[in-house]
Amino acid sequence: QFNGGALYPRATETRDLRRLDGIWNFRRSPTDPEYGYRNGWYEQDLEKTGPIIPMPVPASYNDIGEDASLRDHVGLVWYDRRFHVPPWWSKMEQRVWLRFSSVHYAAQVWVNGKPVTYHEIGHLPFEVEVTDFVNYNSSNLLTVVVDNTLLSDTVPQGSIRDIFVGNTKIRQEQSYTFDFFNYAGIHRSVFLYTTPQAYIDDVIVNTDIQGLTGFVVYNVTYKSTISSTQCLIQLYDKNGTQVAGANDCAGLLELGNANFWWPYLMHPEPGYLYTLRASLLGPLGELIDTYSLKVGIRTVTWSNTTIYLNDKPIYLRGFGMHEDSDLRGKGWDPVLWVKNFNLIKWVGANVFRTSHYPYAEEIYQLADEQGIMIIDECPGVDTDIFTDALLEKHKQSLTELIRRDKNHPSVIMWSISNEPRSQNVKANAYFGNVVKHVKSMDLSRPVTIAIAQNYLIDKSGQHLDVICFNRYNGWYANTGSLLNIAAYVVDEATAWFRKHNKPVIMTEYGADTIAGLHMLPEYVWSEEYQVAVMSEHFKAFDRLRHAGFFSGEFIWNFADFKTAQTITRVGGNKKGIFTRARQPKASAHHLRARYLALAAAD
Ligand code: BDP
Repeated sequence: QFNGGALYPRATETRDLRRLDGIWNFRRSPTDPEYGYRNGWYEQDLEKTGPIIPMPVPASYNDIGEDASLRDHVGLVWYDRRFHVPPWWSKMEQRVWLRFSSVHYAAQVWVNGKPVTYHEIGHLPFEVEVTDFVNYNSSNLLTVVVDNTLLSDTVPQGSIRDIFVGNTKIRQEQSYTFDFFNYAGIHRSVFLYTTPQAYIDDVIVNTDIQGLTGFVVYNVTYKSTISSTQCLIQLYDKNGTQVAGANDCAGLLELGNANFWWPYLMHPEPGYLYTLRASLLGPLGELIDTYSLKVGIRTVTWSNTTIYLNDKPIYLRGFGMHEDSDLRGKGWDPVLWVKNFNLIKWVGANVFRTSHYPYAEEIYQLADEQGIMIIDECPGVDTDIFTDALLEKHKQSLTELIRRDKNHPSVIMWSISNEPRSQNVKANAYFGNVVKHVKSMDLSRPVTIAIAQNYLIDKSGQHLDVICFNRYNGWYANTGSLLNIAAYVVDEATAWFRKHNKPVIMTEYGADTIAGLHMLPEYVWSEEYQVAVMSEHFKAFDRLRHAGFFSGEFIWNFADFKTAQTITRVGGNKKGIFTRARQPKASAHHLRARYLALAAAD
């Protein structure tokens, strides 16, 4: 079902790995997209084709220079670098693979001038075997062309306008309806890694619990031409003690007195992970390939009012976030994300939504370890113009998302879109189709959409397991007024529940705030106003919690982030409770007091 596995690359006794991160060569294509192709930029070092600039990988390219035309570039950019492949990989008859963890939006890749792969949709990994393309005794040229163009059938969607002077087209302008900046480039690590000839392609894990017993249902798939290969499965606890094992490639491990995976602040030892080691053995029991994966034993279930984790009702306290920071844009940055997790825990949150696209895999690994839950969102944002071509690509983004993230205990829900134009009659069949597709791959997690349309006209809710809604009372609606916010929120959440009889979550609310701007009485953009808007929402949430169907609150946003330039944004979206530099506004302290009190009452 998953078009090949997407196992995170790891070095093991049978696999080697090198990162190709660092400083690459970079050149923008002229407006004519064919120019680089015609001049053979893919088959020679870019520096021989003309002026290049150094470009860090991983990072967005937009904020690296001082030139607005690089920041706002639309169309193709070229990257290249040289790399060596250790000759011993060849002697050991290893397969050599190249893996891009994310290139936004589309990428074409050449090795030594030969095309090896193409991938569309940012934020998702792709890999290709390059064994037959690499040299072992001389250096190799790796070339990537990246296209950031968003159109009506890309996920997410956008549109392009040609700008002319007289009859000459001088440039293109990209527009899109979502507000976060369309950062582009090689956003995450590039790996060169090996597997043996016969190798483990994927490991699929599901877990269940019954009383104190945990169950791990696993399926190891592999590619092998060797007859009579077998699997060896070993499950280790945190101390490295083997606690279960099996000799079948698919089966069930039973674990009495198991340590379950619990969310942060719900248990003294949150995020408990076992290690599942899957090995492929030859006919004589010799080790052919081995791969280890972290496994958290937990269940997610839901009723018409409640979401349960390990059979306990959970109330979600969290954030909408972005992968976004100064200079790096959407580039994966371990410093930023370890800090983000420290702040998430400092505030007492237990969840975030990967608004509005899949985040780097390392982020889910951190969440698994620390017991932070995730609503995992695909890149469908502001979904509009519901064509068949878009539907196919939307489904593809979910195929790739689930193929990548299916084993993470932290992932408790799939979000298939943010704020689609779900009042459109076509939205009904479209989302019915997308949900069916998700259910054909994973039945173990609820499916949701963060809906912004009014409940009376929305046509997506009936397909979902959980209703999430976004609403900006006191900001986009009734700007500057705190009056009746609590009543509006209670009424809207209740109306969603009455219409669909499903658990309801508020996935966005908030107010833009300039850190350091103080105004009393509270006034839009001031720290006082943000705190006051939150307090009104808290009143609503407390009332709703007693109503029995309300399952969570997510403030928008964790931190300030960059947007396209508009007159409604001062240096970006400022709804963060932290600044872009991750310093707290008054709202962070206010939210912390609430989330810690909620956690204590849980
Ligand atoms: C919501 C969007 C979110 C925006 C937010 C805002 O879902 O991506 O950042 O509005 O305008 O509608 O702050």
